[in-house]
Amino acid sequence: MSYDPSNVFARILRGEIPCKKVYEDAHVLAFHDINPQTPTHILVIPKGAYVSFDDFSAKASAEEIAAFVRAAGQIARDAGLDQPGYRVLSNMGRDGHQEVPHFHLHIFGGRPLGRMVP
Ligand code: DGP
Repeated sequence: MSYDPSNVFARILRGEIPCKKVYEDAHVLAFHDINPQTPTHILVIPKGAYVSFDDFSAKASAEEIAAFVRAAGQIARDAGLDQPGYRVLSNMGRDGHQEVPHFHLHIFGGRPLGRMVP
């Protein structure tokens, strides 16, 4: 699947639509989900044009991957989620029910999340 630059997260990265930003650096942007599923629900996205986790894991540089993972952990800590805990998740492709075709990580927290059910 080729990258569609009209997707909503690409538009957020270009500043065409607003977001509630929580973090930004050279490689990463994070903001609150527009439809939060938990009291804290943050989306972490790379600034590079990657369609999905599959695309990012295959094509991103080691620097981009390291920056992304480091930032995600820091964002969760800064949100006060490391104690008592949180969940990270990335939906991938049709069966993963990915709606926005720009790779993103969900960070869910702020309440007990219960057992993970596929
Ligand atoms: P998914 O692709 O299914 O992993 O989830 C996409 C998420 O993106 C979904 O939880 C809602 C969120 N979302 C969609 N459009 C916007 C938007 O314009 N702004 C923000 N902040 N979140 C959005």
